[in-house]
Amino acid sequence: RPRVLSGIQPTAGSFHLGNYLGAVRQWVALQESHDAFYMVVDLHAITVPQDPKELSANTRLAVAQLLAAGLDPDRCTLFVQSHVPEHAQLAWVMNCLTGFGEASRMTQFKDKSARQGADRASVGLFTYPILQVADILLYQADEVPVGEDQRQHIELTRDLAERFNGRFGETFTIPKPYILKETGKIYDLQEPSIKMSKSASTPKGLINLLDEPKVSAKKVKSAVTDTDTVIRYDAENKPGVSNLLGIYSTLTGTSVAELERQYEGKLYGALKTDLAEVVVDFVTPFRDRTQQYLDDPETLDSILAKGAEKARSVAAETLSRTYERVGFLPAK
Ligand code: AQP
Repeated sequence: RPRVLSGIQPTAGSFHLGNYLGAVRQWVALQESHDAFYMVVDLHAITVPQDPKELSANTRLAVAQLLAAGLDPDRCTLFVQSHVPEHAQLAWVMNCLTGFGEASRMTQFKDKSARQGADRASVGLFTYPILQVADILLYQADEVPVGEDQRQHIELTRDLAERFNGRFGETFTIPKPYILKETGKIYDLQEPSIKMSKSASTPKGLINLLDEPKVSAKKVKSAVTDTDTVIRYDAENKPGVSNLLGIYSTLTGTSVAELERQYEGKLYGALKTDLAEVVVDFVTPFRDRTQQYLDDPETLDSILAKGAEKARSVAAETLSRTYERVGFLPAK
């Protein structure tokens, strides 16, 4: 079976609809066909200031949400990044292989550091794409299911893997991004030209899966559309409506073409009211399941212990091969 690897940050508490549709939903599907490794990336979370108590609580919450979304620990390896020390160890090697200019071109860093004020951004935030390179290469992943915003980091991963292999001999699998066209970028409900994001979106533009369902319904009903009245998919000229159609289509399994037929001659209000109901029907059981997993911390801990053990066995093998190739004297 080909291997997939992906991660999600525990930073915000609740996952948002973009995280779910862009990434986590694919993780659930891929565990059936792939040897799947999924992790909560707490090392990435500390690239911006964190409250220690909140970080550990949010890490548990992220695991509970992944299980609620449908990850099955018997079908995939689910773990917390800091439980596998090899991530930080391989990241150092990759840091030393990356050009400063090359790292400076990462647009995510530019966006995020601009939001924080360039002087206040940490060196960790600057090098986090390189930690991500290590995350992926450690597991010899064939594919990486992520949202469109991560494409550049997968490109960097491919470049560094090829550079290492070229310099030191075949060591790493060259991974491919796994990004779905329909859901690779879910847009902000108020500003459909930017991605839905925990840090850039306003509260009204962002659907948090763990919010009160009626709060999310209200946000859908007040989503920005356009002055035209036709319900038609046209990402360029009708980004708001197209975003709603994309979300609707993915959550219900109805094609966009079919939705266009269903809503022919109807007003935007009808589409929004129905989509609000679809969202409520999705988040209500999701919230309940998340709470059930949170209420059972022993089960959660044992899933993570098993996941870390399995992840470590793969990661340790890749790291020791890498160290050997680099020329580090083996410890006796
Ligand atoms: N709007 C989105 N559409 C599609 N996919 C998205 N992802 C995030 N936003 C969208 C994908 O979700 C996965 C996990 O992302 P993350 O751990 O990087 O989460 P994040 O960075 O906390 O999410 P945000 O909202 O993007 O935060 P900001 O912008 O504040 O950093 C990834 O696969 C990502 O592509």
